[in-house]
Amino acid sequence: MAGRKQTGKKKTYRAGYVALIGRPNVGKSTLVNNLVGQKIAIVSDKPQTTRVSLLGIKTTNRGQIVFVDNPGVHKPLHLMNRRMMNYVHSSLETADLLLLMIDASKKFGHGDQYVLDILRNVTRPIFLLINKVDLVKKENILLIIDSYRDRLPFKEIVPVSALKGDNLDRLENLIYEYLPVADKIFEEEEVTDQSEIFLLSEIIREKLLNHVEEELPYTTAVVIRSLEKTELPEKPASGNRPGRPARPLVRIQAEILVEKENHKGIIIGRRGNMIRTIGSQARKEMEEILESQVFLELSVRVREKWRDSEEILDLIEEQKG
Ligand SMILES: Nc1nc2c(ncn2[C@@H]2O[C@H](COP(=O)(O)OP(=O)(O)O)[C@@H](O)[C@H]2O)c(=O)[nH]1
Ligand SMILES: [Mg+2]
Repeated sequence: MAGRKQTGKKKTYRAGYVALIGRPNVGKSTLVNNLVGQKIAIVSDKPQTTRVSLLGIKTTNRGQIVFVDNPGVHKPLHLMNRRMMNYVHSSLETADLLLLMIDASKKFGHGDQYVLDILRNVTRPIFLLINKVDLVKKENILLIIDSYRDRLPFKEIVPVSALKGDNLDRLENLIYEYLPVADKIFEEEEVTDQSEIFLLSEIIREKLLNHVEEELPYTTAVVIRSLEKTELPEKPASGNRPGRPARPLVRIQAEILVEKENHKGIIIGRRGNMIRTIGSQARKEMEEILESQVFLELSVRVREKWRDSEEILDLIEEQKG
């Protein structure tokens, strides 16, 4: 094709979009992180951890797989959730291959039927991924395969453990078979489409999710208010004390949004214990990613009904980049 780079001698290089579809908490983000080999999306044991679609790009000498990690399929009750579902619906139309992921350790329920109904009229090829096989007996997996086989015309059915890495090589091989012969879509060194600021806000939310229960996982958000990269100046040696060289420093001010005044109290915790723990866990991970010292200032703000606020949701989407 005119103006397109030729990759490799033979035209066997493949590239395309592969979208993850499934109920909340089945392990979609865990799979993308494992296959890409680094943290693209935060993971938690609470549902609806992923709120926007994120790309996880895996480039090898065989091709380029662009995973689209989606929010879990659920009935949307707020504007935020409608936007989450819009991501899912748009990838049904744009991806080259769809991976329907289910949790082998959970019984089939209404939520599973809801996902199948959404996929009913899709014309793209669909794989069924039976995840968390590390939690169940072999016989159960066979039963699941039997019960799912006729629900949709799956091209492949692949039992995996996204967490332990079981069968992921086979999955990757099968994915390549269904991708079009094409040149790479992204540069080799690119692994995601999200901005650094967004990843940092998500890291705070991940630590937050580890410490909150009930409705709080659904009703909290994180917004970065400022990020400044500077340098901690060199300290010359004085007397017996050794000096230290200048080193990079990142100052971050972030805000945790909650919907109710009493939720603010819960997140701050007794004598500020909870917010201090969240902040220090987030800071440690940020320091590794940014290879800098990090000063993280966290505050909590009550913003009633932010899940239905265009302004807040736009702000979060803008931060994604
Ligand atoms: N035992 C087990 N747990 C898993 C596996 N994959 C994901 N999980 C866990 O399931 C929970 C939800 O994972 P996450 O990737 O956030 O699910 P998502 O909402 O579908 O993106 C987390 O606690 C993961 O550690 C797996 O293969 N085996
Ligand atoms: Mg997720």
